[in-house]
Amino acid sequence: MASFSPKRIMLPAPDKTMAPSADRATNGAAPMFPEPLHVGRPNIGDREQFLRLAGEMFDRRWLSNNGPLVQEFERRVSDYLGVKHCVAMCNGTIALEIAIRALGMTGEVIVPSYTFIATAHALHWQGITPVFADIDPSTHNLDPHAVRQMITSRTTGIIGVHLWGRPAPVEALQEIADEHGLTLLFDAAHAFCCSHGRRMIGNFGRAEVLSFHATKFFNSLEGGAVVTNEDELAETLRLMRNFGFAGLDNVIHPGTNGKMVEVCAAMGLTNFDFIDTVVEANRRNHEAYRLALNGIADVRLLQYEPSGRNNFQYVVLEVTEGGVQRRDAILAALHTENVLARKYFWPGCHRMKPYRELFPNAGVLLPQTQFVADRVIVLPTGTTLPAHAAEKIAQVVRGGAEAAIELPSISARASAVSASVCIRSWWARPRDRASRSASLG
Ligand code: T4K
Repeated sequence: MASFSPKRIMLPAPDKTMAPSADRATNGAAPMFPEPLHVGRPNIGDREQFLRLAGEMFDRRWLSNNGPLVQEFERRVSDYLGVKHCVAMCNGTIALEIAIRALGMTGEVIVPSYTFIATAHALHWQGITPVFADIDPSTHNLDPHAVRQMITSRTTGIIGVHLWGRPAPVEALQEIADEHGLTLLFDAAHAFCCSHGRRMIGNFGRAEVLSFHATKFFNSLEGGAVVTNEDELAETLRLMRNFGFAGLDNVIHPGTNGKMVEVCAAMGLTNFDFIDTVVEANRRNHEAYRLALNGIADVRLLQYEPSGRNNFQYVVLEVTEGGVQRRDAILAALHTENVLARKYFWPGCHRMKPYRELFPNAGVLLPQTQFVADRVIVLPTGTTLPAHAAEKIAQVVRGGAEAAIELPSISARASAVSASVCIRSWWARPRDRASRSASLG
């Protein structure tokens, strides 16, 4: 987790174009970008509008507890997505926890390991075991075949994640859920304003969870929501986010404090009018990266589906040859030039605490997760990306990729193949809870 640090005082960098290696920061030159370029730099709409809404909030002296700004925000989100109910919350993680509990999930729930840690923690925090299923390396989303393999008599649900805003395989997951009587929930933290075909994300499974964190392309400072088309579920979610209160002095349900505050709704409403501008900036940046990265050996830019709506908020680069060493060499070159690219979601939830101790052998069943996690770099985008930054960043990527060219790509590929052979033969065996538990340690 990054923390705030005072601005470094630096001389303006000369307009480097990265051609000669002597001009690289690794060789002592000033960084290409005088100010750090972050992944997840907040997009901020009309400040006057935000200040006006905040001023009205102070005049009303109504700061929280389902105030008028939160109610208007919820209306705008549900109208935008064409979904019946939006229940706004203080952040996406609490929204996940409340949705999981409201849906009655218990025992084991199947999730990808290749996601932000909040997806797994929201289960573990409530005494539910996250069971990690592998992903499809071409989409980075859950592989339905892998999901099927992880079902046991203790499984009560599946949480699909629309990673990078690209829709999870919703139909296949729904089919599995129906077949086995499981609850299907989606973590749509990345997917606000995205669609699957003509249907907006937010309308799949029994409910979907959104995040409006500062680093998301659309933010409400902090914030999240559960959206659903089920009336009764929406009612339960509303009770649960406010301690279970149904009117004064009357608690009718267990609950917690998951409420969105008015100032966050003010930011959300302000940024609503900025969505098209942000998406267009992201789309342009993505296209600039695509053109500039074209022809660089062994790197691939993950594309968005042209058939649906996208928010283009993540620029995801995969280093296809050379494995983790090559990825890290490119990342180091970027950081030296003040491009603070990220290796989301390395190393995968199953290799983080507490899951790496709880399930020490989980990686045996997650070869594609490990393969992808070791290869991804996420690049900065958004409305604050300076003009021509994508082209300059692509040059740094090219330099980093070329510098690391002699890395052991053959052995990396060989280990991926052997892991995948191993997993296929493991899956081919008759399966029950005992065999999987034994294998997961
Ligand atoms: N499910 C999924 C799939 C998610 O991706 C997330 C959150 C959740 C659930 C949970 O939703 P929330 O409870 O967060 O609403 C960031 C975000 O904190 C997190 O919200 C997000 N996913 C995740 C993908 O990214 P970090 O650990 O990378 O955050 P951090 O603090 O390093 O910030 C990223 C960069 O943004 C930094 O380099 C600095 C910059 N930044 C950050 C903030 C907060 C700014 O420039 N200004 C700022 O105000 O997790």
